[in-house]
Amino acid sequence: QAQSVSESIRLNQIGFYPNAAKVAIIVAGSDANGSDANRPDAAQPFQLTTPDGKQVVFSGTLSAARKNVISGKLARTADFSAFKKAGTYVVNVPGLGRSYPFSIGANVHRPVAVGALKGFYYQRMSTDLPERYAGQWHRPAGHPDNHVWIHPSAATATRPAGSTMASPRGWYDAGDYNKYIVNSGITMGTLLSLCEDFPDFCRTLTTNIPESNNRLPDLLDESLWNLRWMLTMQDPDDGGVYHKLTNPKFDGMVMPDKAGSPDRTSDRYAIQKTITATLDFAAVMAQASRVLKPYGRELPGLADSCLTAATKAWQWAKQNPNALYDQEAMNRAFDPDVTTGAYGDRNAGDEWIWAAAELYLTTKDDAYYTAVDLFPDAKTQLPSWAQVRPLAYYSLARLRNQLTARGQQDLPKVKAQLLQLADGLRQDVAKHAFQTPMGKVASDYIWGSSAVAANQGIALIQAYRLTNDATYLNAALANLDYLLGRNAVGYSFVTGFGHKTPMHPHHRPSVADGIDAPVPGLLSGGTNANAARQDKCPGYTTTVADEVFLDADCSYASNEIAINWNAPLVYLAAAVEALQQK
Ligand code: 9MR
Repeated sequence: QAQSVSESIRLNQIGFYPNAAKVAIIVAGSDANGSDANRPDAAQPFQLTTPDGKQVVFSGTLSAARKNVISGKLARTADFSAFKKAGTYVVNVPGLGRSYPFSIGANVHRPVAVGALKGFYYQRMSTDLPERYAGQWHRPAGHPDNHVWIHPSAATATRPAGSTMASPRGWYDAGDYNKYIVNSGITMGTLLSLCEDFPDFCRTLTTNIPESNNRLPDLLDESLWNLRWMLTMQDPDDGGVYHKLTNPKFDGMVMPDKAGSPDRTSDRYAIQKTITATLDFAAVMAQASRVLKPYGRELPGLADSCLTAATKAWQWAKQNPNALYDQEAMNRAFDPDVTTGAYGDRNAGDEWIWAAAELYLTTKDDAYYTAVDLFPDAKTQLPSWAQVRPLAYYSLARLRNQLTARGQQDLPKVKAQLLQLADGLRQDVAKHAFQTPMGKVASDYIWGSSAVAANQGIALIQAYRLTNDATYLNAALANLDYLLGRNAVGYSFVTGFGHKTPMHPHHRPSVADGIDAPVPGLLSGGTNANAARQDKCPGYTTTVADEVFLDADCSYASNEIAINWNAPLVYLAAAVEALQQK
C-alpha cells in the first residue's frame, strides 16, 4: 500500500544518473507518527519502489545516524547507488513514509540546465515576452531605458548632470527592476565560461528564444541581450563604466510595464563610475571578445568592439584606482538619494586580477599579466559578486595550452590555487549530515546561499577538469542534489523544478502577474541564517542556521532570485550533464 509523502526524506527531487551516487537523507524531528527511523541504533530498512508502492525494486538499510553539527539533529542516509535501472521511483521508509517521486535516467538534469538558462529570458528588459516563447508568463515590455539621466555623481563635461543617455536591454538583476554592472560581471563571466569550458555541450542547450534559429548557441544569444546593455554603460569619452542603472528607490511589486510613476521615483539614472564596475566590465568584454570571435559573420565587428571597450576600461581603471562605490557617501554629496542595491565592494584587488587575466588571455600581451600580482596569497576564496579572483584562475586553467611562456611559468600556482579551494570543499563530506560540500559550516548560509552551493560545485568541476579525479565531480553533483532538495529545509530551490519548490519568490513579475506558478527556472537565494533580521518578513520559525528559509515574497533575504545565482546553477547543471558517464 502506498504511504504518504514524508517531509523527513530529503533528496534530489528531480533525480539521479544511472551510474552516479544516489542517496536520500532521512532527518529526525518532523514526523510525529512514532517512527523510529532516526534512532541511531536501529538498523532500519528502506526500499526503492514504483511510485504506487506496489513494486519493490531495491532494498537497503539506513546508515548509522550522523549528527548535524549545525542543528544537532540526527540524519541517516539511504544509499541506493547500486540500483541503476532507468525509471520513476520513490524511496520508502516503513513507518515513516515515502519520498517525492524522482527519475533515474541518463539526461536527468538537462531540463534543469535548460530551464535555468531560460530563466534569463524571463528577466529580459525593454522587450515584450510573447506567448510563443514565454508561455503563460508572457508580458509586455518594461523599462525601455532610452532616456536615462546622468546622475550628478556621474557628471562630466561631455555628459553633464541632467543630460540623458540610451541604455536599453539587459536582464533585471533579481526580483527588482534595476541593473548593476558588478553583478552582471560575475553572471556573464560564469555563463561565458560554461560555453568556453563545454563548447559542444553549450550548443545543445536550446531554450526557445527569439534567436534560437540563428547560428549562435542560445546561451550566447541570451548573453548578448545583457552584453549589449553593458556596452552602453561605458562612458565613450573616458572609458569609465557606470556602477548601475537604477531608480532612486525600488519599484513597487508591479509588472515591468506598470513600473512608471508620476512622482519621478521611477526615473532611471546612470550612477557614478566605479573601479569595481569598470574592471568587471573589462574582464567580461575581454572574455566576450574571445568567445564571440568565431561569429564574425553573424556579429560583424562585435568581438573587436568588445576588446576595444575592455582596453579603454582598463585605462580608466589605471587612472581611477580609488573610485570605490560608497552609496552613503554618494548620497551625502548628491541628489537624488539612491537606496537600491549597492554592490559596494571595498576592495578591488580581485577585480584587478580578473580583468588582467582575461585581457592577457585574449590579447596574449604579457603587459597585462605582469601589471598586477595575480597570486597575492595562496588561499582561494569562493567566487561571489564581491570576489572574482577565482574566475581569473578558472580562465587561466581553461586556456592553459595557449599561455605565453610567462603565463606557463605560473601554471603550477594556478593549479595549486584551484585545488586548495576544491580540496577544502571535498574534505569530510562523508561526515556531514547531508553529505554535501554545501553546509559543512554554518557560515555557508548567507544571503544567496544557493549560489554558494552552486559556486562550490563549479570550483569542484574546475578541479575535476584539471585532475580527472572523479571525487571532485561526485562532490559537485552532491551540491546539485542539495539545490534540488537534499537540504535541511527540504526545498528544491529552483522554481518549477521539483515537488516542493518556492511558490512565492521575491520576484516582482511572479508576484504581480496573477498566475499561481512563479516564473520557472529561477533559483531562490535560499537558506540565510540572518534573513529575519535583514528583511523583517514575518513568519520565520527558527534561528537554526541551516533552516532559516521562508517561501514568502517579503523574504527578500532568503527567497529572492538573482542572475548571479542563476548563472552558477546553469553552469553546474550543464557541466554535470556534459560530464556524466552515460
Ligand atoms: O546578493 C547581494 C547580497 O550579497 C547582499 O548581502 C545583499 C544586501 O546588500 O544584496 C544582494 O543583492 C541584491 C541587490 O543589492 C539588489 N538586487 C537584488 C539582489 C539580491 O537580493
